[in-house]
Amino acid sequence: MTTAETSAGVLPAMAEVPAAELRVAVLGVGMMGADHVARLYSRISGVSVVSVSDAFTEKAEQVAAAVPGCRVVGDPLAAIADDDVDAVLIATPGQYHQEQVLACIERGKPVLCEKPLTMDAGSSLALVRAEDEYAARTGRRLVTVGFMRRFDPEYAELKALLDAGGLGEPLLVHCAHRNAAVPPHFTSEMMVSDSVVHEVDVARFLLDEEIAAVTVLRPRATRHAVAGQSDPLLVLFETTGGRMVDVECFVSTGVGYEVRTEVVGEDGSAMIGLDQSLVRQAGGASGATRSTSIAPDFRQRFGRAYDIELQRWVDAARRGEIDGPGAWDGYAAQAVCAAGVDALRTGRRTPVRLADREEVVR
Ligand code: ISE
Repeated sequence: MTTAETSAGVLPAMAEVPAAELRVAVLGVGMMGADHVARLYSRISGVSVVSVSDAFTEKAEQVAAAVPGCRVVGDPLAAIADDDVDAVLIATPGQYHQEQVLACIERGKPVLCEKPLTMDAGSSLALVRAEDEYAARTGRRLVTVGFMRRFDPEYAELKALLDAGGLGEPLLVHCAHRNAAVPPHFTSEMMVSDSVVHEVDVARFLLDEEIAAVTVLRPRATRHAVAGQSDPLLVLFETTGGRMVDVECFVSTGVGYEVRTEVVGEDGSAMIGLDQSLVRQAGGASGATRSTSIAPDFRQRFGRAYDIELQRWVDAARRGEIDGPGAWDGYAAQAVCAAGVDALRTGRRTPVRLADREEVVR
């Protein structure tokens, strides 16, 4: 691999695009990473998972054992550096992302990083800049952030409708984001940074503009809330174009995984997320009923989105491109979530401090 000096250090010039299968290392094989490994192996074409790495070696060995030719590498940075690895999928805990994504950029390797891109807006912006320097030299971008909802067929249809002007000017977006339950360590801050972050990306994606301010309200808490936490929350985004997006985030409903988004425009409205699969009608002692099922968690609700996301990531990486939300989207989401956490703590409307995109990304 050829290298060249840049202000960011020694970076490879144009990493070769593999003619054959994309050889991928998966870092972090907890619930999400293990799911990605199984999906890459069984459903995605043009790719092979050649290594996995995880702080829990036993778990890594168990995941690797199910994929022929996959080995366990103890040090994630060694897995990234490996000459037999063309691209990297990062599903480690968020505090490791900054170092690992930067190592991918330094090696010229395409990377799909699960959210968050990093733990704060400043370090995410540093990655935007590092990738930007790489792109200025090579003409290629490397970083994709795992906001999978953009690949969900329903969200894609809603976006196409908006882009075609089917609702006229969009004015309002109403969102509901409900989880049946969360682990006991899940705080109200995490509801903003871990859950509402998806609506941050959805709002930016659908409306094609940035979020300028965030307000968070704490309605009466459910008795099922983790002790001391505010659940549900109501979050309001104001966009740079004066549109408003409200989000109900409720993470201990005891029901299922419910994600709905409705866009209200000048010429009509459209909603997705009604979970309209099989509708069953039945008789009974207390009268006839009509019922359908609700996905238990995000892996079922967004299973198709993950398939499409991974296939498009693999296809793009083999062409030397990226195809999906990039480093800037990861950074913008972090900046909005930081404002959201401040708004939660202070109870005040909080402006989002975002760098000037034109100055940062050329
Ligand atoms: C989780 O991290 C996710 O990304 C899910 O989509 C979200 O619904 C959940 O609240 C988060 O904890």
